[in-house]
This record gives sequence, structure tokens and C-alpha cells, in this order.
Amino acid sequence: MNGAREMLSERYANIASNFRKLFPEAEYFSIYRAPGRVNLIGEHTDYNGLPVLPMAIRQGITICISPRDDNKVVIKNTDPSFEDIEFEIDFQIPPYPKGNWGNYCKAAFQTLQDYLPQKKEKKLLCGMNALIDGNIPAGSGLSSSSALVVATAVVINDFNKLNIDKLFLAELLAVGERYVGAEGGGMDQATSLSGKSGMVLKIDFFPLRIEYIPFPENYVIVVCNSLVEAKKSASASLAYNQRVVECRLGAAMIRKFIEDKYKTRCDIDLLGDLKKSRFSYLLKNIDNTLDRIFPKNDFTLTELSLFLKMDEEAIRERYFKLKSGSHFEPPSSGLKIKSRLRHVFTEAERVERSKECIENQKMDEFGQLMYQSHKSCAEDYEVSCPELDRLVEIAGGNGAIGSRLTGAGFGGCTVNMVHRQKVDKFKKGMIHGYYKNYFKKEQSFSDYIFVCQPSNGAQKVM
Ligand code: NG1
Repeated sequence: MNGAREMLSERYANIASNFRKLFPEAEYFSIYRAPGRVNLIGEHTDYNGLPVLPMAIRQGITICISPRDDNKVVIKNTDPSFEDIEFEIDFQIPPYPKGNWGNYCKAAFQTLQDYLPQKKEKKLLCGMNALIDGNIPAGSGLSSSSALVVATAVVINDFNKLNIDKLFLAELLAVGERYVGAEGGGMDQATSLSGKSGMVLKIDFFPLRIEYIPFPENYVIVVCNSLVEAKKSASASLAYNQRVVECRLGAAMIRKFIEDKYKTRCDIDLLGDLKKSRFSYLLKNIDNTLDRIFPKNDFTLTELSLFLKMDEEAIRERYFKLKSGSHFEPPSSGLKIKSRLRHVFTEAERVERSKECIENQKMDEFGQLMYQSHKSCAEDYEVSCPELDRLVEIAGGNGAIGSRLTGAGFGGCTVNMVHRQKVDKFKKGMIHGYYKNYFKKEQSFSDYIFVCQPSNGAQKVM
């Protein structure tokens, strides 16, 4: 514990000294940190208004910052592969080309600039000079991007005296991060803002609610990086948005089914709304319900139009529009709606059961739910890849009581629940079974396989 603290203070001392060199004119500065997260279970449920079970981790984004008198933002990164960014704050801040890391900072500025009129303020936010230092591997599914958005937003909130509380800020940023292009849910921002040392978070959405569950003492979470980068800015973002659109359409089809069958109006916009509605009993036997509603799995736009009794243009306008302004283009083979819904509804149920298991120390049962979740992510939601499947398989043979992909998928990391006393053996087994195939020479694997601790959320540290 003390070792970890010392390492942190060393990081803060380093970033402070680099900041002084890069911005010698700054009279004073502050340091903030926002953590990444791992999600223990509840994948692709958040944007459907269904719960998740993540925890904030020690790895995160540190930002050293000094306010400016004008509206200019200058941000540098301690990692030279991220180019310096410079922009003027305006009422509409145009994004950089797709893939530029600066868009995550711009997303925070745009979100809070948009929020000012709610406070009856017409001014522009104040500018800043900042240096960013991150230690979450990009594309690992541990939410480095949201940690960057959150770190920037927390700084803006403080320096502009906006006094936005954490839960509301998380709600604003969940939508605000869509500026970057993926139609994400709210799990990452809420976890990075509200994480607590030693605690797993059970998060419910719309409205955002957080419960804290003590992490079981005898177990640890070991993260294994598949070494496959899941870049949200590229094809994974397309695949992610496709899942979001499939779920939106699935909810519309359930609504249509209920309205036609029971001759009553029903307000189901998100899949999670079914759980809150008087038709929630339909979730009891989900396979049967899905068989009744969906005559098949894949639907082309023409078939959707027939089912929903809406013309194709209206479907495009209502369901394919993305927050970034662009439109989702469906594949000609159609959208896979039924299997996506089976994943989402069964996953939400697994989250509820997992919470009870952790509270009652039924860890073996929780581990089984993790394995089931991975299978459902791989087969029904199709967000896994051969490398993640392999990691999960090897983990099972090396003593993990549970293992699954974490985050959006398409690469990134797995989370593994391992008994504290078996961690060394587990790591050795994973290195031998997986990493040795990628790295021929002897080396340390601590960047790819590591234990993570449930940590506090974003805060000012200096
Ligand atoms: P990551 O792994 O950080 O890309 C994404 C979404 C989450 C959630 C998960 C899947 C963003 C910022 N994050 O996480 O909201 O939907 O996928 O469970 O879009």
C-alpha cells in the first residue's frame, strides 16, 4: 500500500517538474487524477439502461494544469507519440479528424460549454495549459479515453467554479463523450468519477444510481491484455455503434409487438424500459418471449420496415442517427437483433445475481456467471475475438474462478477473478500459455498481466 503511494507521489513529482519545464510562465498549477476502470460483469448493458458492475482502478490519467486568462487550450502529453494540441474554446468546438486523442479533451470542453446556458451563463469557459500523463494502455478496454474526458472535465468544473456534482457530471459526460463518435453508455464516466477504494460499484442508469459493494478480501482481479488493440476510433467503433442501433431497433420491435398484441400504448425506448414496465413478466422466460416476438434473427431494412410499419427513411432518421451527426449504414446482410437482445437481457440478469453473490461471498457462483457472460458476449453479441477467447480458456485451466472480456471487446483485456493465494501460479500459467507465444525472449510481462485494486474516483491530488 505504502509502496503504491510512493509510486504515485513520484508520478506527481515527475509530472510537476515536466510541467514547469514546458510551461515556465505558469505562476501556479494543480494536479488532478482520474482512474480507468475494469468492468466485472454487465457488458453492453449500460446504453440499454441496464446495470453494470465495474470498479475504478489505480491506473489512470494524471493532469497537471494551470488556468489561462484567455480562451486558448494548450495540452501536451508526456508520451511523445501523442502530438501537442492547441485550440480556442468557442460555443461550437470543431473536432479534430477522427482518431486524434485531443478529441477526448475537446469532448469535455464542448459538454461543459453546452451546459453553461442551463446556469444562465453566456460566457466562454476559461482556457488552460495542461500536461497529461497516462498509464492505462490505449485500446485495452480499461477506459483510458473516458478517464481523459473525466480528468479534463473535473478540471474545467473546478477552474470555472461550475459546482456540478459527480453524478450529474457523469450523466453529462456519458452523452458528451459521443462527440468522439461512439454511441457509448455511461458506465466509464460514472466509474471514473465515483469509484471508491475497496469497492465494486453497482450502477443503474436513467437516472444514474450507484451502490457500493465491498470487494471480497480473499480475491483479486487480474487483468490480462490480449495484445489486440481495440481502437474505438476505427472499425471497432463501427461495430460498437451497430450493436447500439440493433438494440434500439430491438426495443422498437418489442414495443410494436406489445402494442399490436395487447392493443395498448407502451413506452419502451430502451431495452431497460421493459424491466420497468408492466410487461416486465415477459423477461421471466426470455427465450420464449424472444421466440414469440422475433420470427428470425437477422432483419434487413426492408424487413424492419414491414415489422415496424414505418417507411425505410423514417427508420433511418429515427434509429440510425448518431450523436456525432453521422448516420449508421446497416450491412446488406441485415442486423442481428434477436441474439443481441438475448445477450443484453441475460447479461442484466447476471449482473443482479452477481451483486448478490459478491455480497454473500458466493464467489464460485460469481465466477461461473463471469464465464457465462463471456460466452454470451462471444456468441450472441459477437464482441470477442480469438485472442480473448483463448485467454479465457487458459485462465480456466490456471485457477481463475471466473474470466471474461472487459469493456467494449473486439480486443483489449480480460478480467480474471483469482484467489489471493493463487495469483503467482495463475500469472505463471498465463505467461506460459499465452504471452510466451508472442514474446520469444525473456522479459517482464507486468505491463500485460497485472493485479488491479478497486480505487477512488477522480480527484484533485495537489
Ligand atoms: P470501453 O471499453 O471503455 O470502450 C465501452 C463504452 C461503455 C460500455 C462498454 C461495453 C464508451 C466511452 N464506453 O467501453 O459505456 O458500453 O463499452 O460494456 O463508449
